Amino acid sequence: MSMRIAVLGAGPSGLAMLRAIDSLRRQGHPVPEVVCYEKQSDLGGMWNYTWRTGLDAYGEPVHGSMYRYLWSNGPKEALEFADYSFEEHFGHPIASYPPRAVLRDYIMGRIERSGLREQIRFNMAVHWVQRDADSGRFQVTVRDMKADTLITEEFDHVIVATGHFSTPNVPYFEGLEQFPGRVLHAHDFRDACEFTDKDLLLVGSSYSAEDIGTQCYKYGARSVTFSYRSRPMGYQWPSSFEEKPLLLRMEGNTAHFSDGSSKDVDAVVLCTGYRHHFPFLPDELTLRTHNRLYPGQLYKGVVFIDDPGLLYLGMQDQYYTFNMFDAQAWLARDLLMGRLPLPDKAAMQADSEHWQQREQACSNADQEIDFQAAYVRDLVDASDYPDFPIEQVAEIFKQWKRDKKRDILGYRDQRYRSVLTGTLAPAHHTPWMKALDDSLEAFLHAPAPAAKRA
Ligand code: FAD
Ligand code: NA7
Repeated sequence: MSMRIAVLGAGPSGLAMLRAIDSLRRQGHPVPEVVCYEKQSDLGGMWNYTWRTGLDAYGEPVHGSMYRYLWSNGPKEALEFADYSFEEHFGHPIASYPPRAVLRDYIMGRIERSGLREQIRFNMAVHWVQRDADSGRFQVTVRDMKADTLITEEFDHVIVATGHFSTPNVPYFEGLEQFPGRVLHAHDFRDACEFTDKDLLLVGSSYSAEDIGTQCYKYGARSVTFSYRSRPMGYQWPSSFEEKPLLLRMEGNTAHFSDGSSKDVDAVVLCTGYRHHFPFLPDELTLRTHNRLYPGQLYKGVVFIDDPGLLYLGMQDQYYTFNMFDAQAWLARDLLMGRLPLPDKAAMQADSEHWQQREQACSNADQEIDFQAAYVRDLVDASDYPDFPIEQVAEIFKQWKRDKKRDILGYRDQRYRSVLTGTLAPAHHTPWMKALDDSLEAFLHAPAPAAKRA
């Protein structure tokens, strides 16, 4: 019987796995049979926008945490697939910070052009994975959401690519249950226009807080107050923004902070991050980690050391995204197919601990970026994923950090040079703060000049 691989999830990580195996097939090598299970009705993972929150039409948890008007929060030149440039996809250079629909189009284009869609079984929610005691193979049980039936199939390897920015981390703050306004987690935030003319409190001081805050300002929020647990973001915010230390309690619509100050607000958005959550895995196969650059239990950041038949993709905190998932998938492919040797357990553990120590030695963002660049370099050097200037991408990330420090509302107007094609991105036709239409059409085509008055 030929080797069978189950890929769980058709987001950028799962799709990278399909592409990695396909690239080997195109070179004329025999490849395993691949089945990708995806609970949404289309591919793209987090990059699919849904208006739904809570449960989907079939009672499964809604995966999407992305919102309307979401623009890439890093330059596209830092995430470009090494085997499929933006220019190849769009046929011409585009600006550095595309909105969500443009990035989704790019992700989907590579898959459609390779004809890999047929390997994906949509509307299939993975409910359980276990090792079968007799065959030693994995049994994967999925719910056919439309038929509402359970189906079990056997595989030699399982690739978990279900993402980790979907299950919200929701802390409790005293008095929230009496708060008269809306309380939501960032996972359920959809449309900034809901908060026009409102005073907003955002708990958290990372990407979600920063982006939801600036976006609500762009669409007319009256004020934005951030509450941080560890440290303020420290950007040069507009005058209607404030950064406060940790929220202690709500009294009515008044938020009280640990420095004794208070603020009346209309809505509270908990931008408090996400949990790695794998309800379809038994204890012995579950990765347990917080959001970090090098989760433990994984060899090369992908192989589950306690059971190397199981692999995880995309479980790291991320500077690098699409190209890192690709590099992981190419290496995962070679390890599971025996094209590269898998060391014994002690050696895998030692390697993982070495990387974790390097991660813990990082004390600022530049060092974290260099750390992740070194990790991606390690992966790319080991497989035949097209080499790309990973270290140059690290410099793009550092410049991006400086751009944000200088101008948090204007950093998306910057332009970067593709490390693949050498092309400097054109300026976008509209500054980000004034670009209210986030559609693909509006991004790709400059608005027609207003007709002259007679
Ligand atoms: P996901 O994209 O999350 O895909 C996982 C897939 O698994 C989904 O399709 C899901 O439906 C499926 N799945 C989950 N559970 C099951 C199950 N039980 N059964 C079947 N299928 C299942 N990255 C950037 O590079 N730039 C950005 O600007 C950016 N902005 C972001 C903004 C937000 C609000 C969030 C939440 C993330 C952002 N990211 C950004 C990071 C983003 O998560 C990654 O770019 C990328 O989507 C991760 O890919 P993934 O395939 O690992 O996970
Ligand atoms: P992150 O980057 O994991 O950040 C989570 C934030 O939430 C961080 O500032 C945490 O503070 C804060 N947090 C977590 N728990 C609490 C409690 N209990 N009280 C107060 N603050 C808390 O998640 P994001 O959602 O911002 O970003 C995730 C992805 O989405 C990212 O890749 C983006 O591209 C989009 P800490 O600093 O740990 O004290």
